[in-house]
Amino acid sequence: MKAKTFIDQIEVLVRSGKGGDGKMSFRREALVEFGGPDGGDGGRGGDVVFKASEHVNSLLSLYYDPKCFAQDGGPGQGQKMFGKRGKDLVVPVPVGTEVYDVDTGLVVADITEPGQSVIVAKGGAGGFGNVHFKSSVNQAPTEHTPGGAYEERRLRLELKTIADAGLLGFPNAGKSSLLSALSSATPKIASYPFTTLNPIVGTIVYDDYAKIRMADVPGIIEGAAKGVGLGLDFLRHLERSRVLVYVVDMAGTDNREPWTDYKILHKEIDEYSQELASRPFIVVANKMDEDAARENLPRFMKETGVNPISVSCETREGLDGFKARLRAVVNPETKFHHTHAVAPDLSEMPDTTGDEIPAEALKFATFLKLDKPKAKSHPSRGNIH
Ligand SMILES: Nc1nc2c(ncn2[C@@H]2O[C@H](COP(=O)(O)OP(=O)(O)OP(=O)(O)O)[C@@H](O)[C@H]2O)c(=O)[nH]1
Ligand SMILES: [Mg+2]
Repeated sequence: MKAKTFIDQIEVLVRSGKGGDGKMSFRREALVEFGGPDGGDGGRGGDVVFKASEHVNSLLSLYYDPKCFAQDGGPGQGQKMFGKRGKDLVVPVPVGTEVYDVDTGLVVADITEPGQSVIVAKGGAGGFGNVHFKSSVNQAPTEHTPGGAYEERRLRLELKTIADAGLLGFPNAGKSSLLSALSSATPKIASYPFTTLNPIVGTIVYDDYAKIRMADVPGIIEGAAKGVGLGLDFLRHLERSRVLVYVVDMAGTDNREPWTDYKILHKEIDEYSQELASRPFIVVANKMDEDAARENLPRFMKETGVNPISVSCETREGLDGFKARLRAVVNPETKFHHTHAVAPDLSEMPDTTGDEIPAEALKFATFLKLDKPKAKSHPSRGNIH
């Protein structure tokens, strides 16, 4: 059997650490006249924490180790020594993981930001040692409390890839070809169906450093909503996409009819989720380098009423048009800094004498970061005040 390399749904058992018990003890020492209670508190149990990491892209490690147990807190000791705090168990999960409680079915967490961490099982509190109960009326308490119980839950984790746009199409339509032509992702491309078995995300970068993340998922075929082919399970990975990109093989390779393909795709998505079907979408006619594609295009437009963006991943024709259209729909943030919407008119700049710079002239000095506070001096840098 081929080893699994990608897991996007898994059930795990999480258990936090139990709190350490408080200690009951008295100081007894030769030549020490007044002893008294000296039992320390127990340590707190460790938490189980899910932390979003950009370096993991699947729930695979949890597949091999689905039990997440944090460490128990240590018991309190004599001589007022407190128990050791149980270590937290930090489990790295991919960005885009949704966590559900299996028993209640409720959402526990939706992990969408890199670095975001969520405590899914809280460690038990440490118990109190008898030193805690000493008072003016009870100088020798024997009371001490046990540590707090651990928390145990069964959780279901679902990975939903986070991307701005999601590619949808029949096997061999050229979804992976489109992703690899526009981003530096390297999905496998081949002329047999279901080349892509797991979702792959690529980033399209524009000239002004605006970025759009696009997800390539396995192809869908008629009946997919009922589980035919790879089914629609992986469509979960498109649920967070703002825009759907339908990729149609306009050349109708293998005697397919592009207009029928498009209608089937729409129907399958409709059956999967009305909400997903109602999102903004772009239709791409691929393989336009082939004669058959150019012949099919007018009929496609007539049958479906859609005017697709014609591209060829092979010759790269039309890709810029697609990129521009995608940008208009997704509207990504630009990383380009406009310090001045309009360039300043330098003829207005007042003359300077050389002794001092007039405040009026300073506004032209855009290279000076005037509003940035000066770094504080620090004794370690050798500044002596
Ligand atoms: N002529 C021509 N062939 C193309 C074009 N784009 C993709 N192909 C070919 O179409 C075949 C399928 O391409 P893929 O990108 O693997 O298709 P896919 O939609 O990702 O397929 P699955 O992963 O199986 O769903 C490959 O043999 C590509 O070389 C194109 O613009 N023109
Ligand atoms: Mg593919």
